[in-house]
Amino acid sequence: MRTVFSYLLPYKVAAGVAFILMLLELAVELLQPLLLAKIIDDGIMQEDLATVLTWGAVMVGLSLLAFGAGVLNSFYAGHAGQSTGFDLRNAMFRKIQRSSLGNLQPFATSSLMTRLTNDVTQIQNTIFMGLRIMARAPLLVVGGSIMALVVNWRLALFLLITVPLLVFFLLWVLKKGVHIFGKVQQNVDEVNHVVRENLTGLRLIRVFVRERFEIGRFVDKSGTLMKNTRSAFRLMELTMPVLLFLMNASILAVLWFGSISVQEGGAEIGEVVAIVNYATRITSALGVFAMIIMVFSRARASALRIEEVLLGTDDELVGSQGLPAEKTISGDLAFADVSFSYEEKTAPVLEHISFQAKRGETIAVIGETGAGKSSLFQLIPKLYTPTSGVIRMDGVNIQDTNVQTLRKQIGYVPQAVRLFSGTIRENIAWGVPEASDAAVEEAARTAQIHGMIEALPEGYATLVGQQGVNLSGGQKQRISIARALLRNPKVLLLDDSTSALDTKTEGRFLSALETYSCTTLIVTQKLSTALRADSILLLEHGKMVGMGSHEELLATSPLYKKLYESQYGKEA
Ligand code: DGT
Ligand code: MG
Repeated sequence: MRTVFSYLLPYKVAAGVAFILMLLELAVELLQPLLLAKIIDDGIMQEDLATVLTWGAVMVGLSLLAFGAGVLNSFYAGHAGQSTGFDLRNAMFRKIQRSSLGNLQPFATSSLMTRLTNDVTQIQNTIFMGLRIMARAPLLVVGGSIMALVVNWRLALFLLITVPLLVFFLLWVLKKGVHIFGKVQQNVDEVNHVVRENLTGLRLIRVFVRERFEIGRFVDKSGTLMKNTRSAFRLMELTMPVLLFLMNASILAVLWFGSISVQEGGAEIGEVVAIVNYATRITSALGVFAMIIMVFSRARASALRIEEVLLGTDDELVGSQGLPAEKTISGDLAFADVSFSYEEKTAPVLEHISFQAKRGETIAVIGETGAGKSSLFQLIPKLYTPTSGVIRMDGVNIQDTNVQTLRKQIGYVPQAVRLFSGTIRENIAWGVPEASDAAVEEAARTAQIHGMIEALPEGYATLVGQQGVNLSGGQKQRISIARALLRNPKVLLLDDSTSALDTKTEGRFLSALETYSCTTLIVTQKLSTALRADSILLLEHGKMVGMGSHEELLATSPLYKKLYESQYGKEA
């Protein structure tokens, strides 16, 4: 809560003004019954029309003043709430951008989306309501009770017994409400998660005829959300009858003993009316409590979730200032006894990996599926941190280097290709927006995609993604390669990036790549590709089981021999 509400501090002036305006409204509201008593006792009872008119005019004037204050209060409260929400959203988004992936691992994508939108909205509403009405309700309860005491303390005693009882009751409801609304927010998360997974997998769902299952899954989650929301509202509804019963009982008591006191001369009629008036105002203020509880419970749950993101993530740019931002690397890469697991206390996916790739060398990484090839690649641009061991670039531990300097010089083509909405040119120049057309074309030529792009009616200006052309897997793969090459990387990581290319195109690409003087690591399933590399690294179950030239591996590694025979036949 603290951290989230500290984001309100920059808007403390607006919040303060809104609060003062709210106090003005409150003062008017507390004065009204007093004025009413005066009009009755000094005006109506004495049959003095002038007094009635004078105090009546004062009441109208004060009401107008309160109305104006209310309008201005809305304005300032809205400003404070919206601005705080804006800042919170941005802060969270920035955190997510800068946090290391390891730290984001516990958050589901859908949950982060709910936190960025729904949870922030809750906070915004709470600040607005807080400054508009929420703070007024408790003040009105306290102020109303005090004023009633001032008017006639004997009659006001009935209120003094009931009001604290009700406050305790409402606090109890509040505690329960926080718990239930926490669950509701979590249910919203789950619904979002199902929707997200469904929408991104529509094609697969159709092909596997899983629509019914998906609908069932959605209805299930959506039903839980409804059930929990309903019980939250039931709890809120429970408060009203209890509240009305106790308050009306005390109003009856005030009227009963009030009429006796008036007859005995211990109280004036106007006083009785004023106290009843205070009691009704206190009742409606306590009624607002039910809403306060709801808003506050939701806000608390949301604030905790926002804080998890704000405080639970790290900033990978901090503490890694080793290399200055503009330093170029030459591409000498070395792994020294590197082990890695994605989460603490889970089995390592890489164990004791040691190898060297000198600048300009090409190393083929082979191994069966799940061997840890992609994981190995992700360690190099520091997407994850090794659990033990050291990765060196130009002899410097990459943990001590500036992460952005490092990444700017790495060309990474991930296994799962990802294009962004925009033109083909924008997609290729995604890492270097200022690149010249000639450079973009050159990269596309090397990636063996230039001809295909030229053949499109709009060439490089063709839109891709949902509104544009649909590209084949191999075409996307090559655009993704061109994107990595355009950066002129010192280290190029190709994660199974030629899997969708036919042998001839792949051969042309690998030959064209030789003009680039970068250290290249290439994951491949095809030995024909691996054979073109300077050396081959063989992974099995996260362990390095061999490294060397084709001949060396053939002589030393039974696994490699088996692989070779399976692809080239025994006679080879
Ligand atoms: P591939 O692409 O099918 O040929 O397989 P590799 O060799 O690229 O395998 P890799 O590195 O993706 O996965 C190695 C192990 O790590 C495997 O047991 C799955 C696990 N793993 C991969 N990515 C993640 C991740 O993001 N989180 C967790 N917890 N485990 C992961
Ligand atoms: Mg992989």
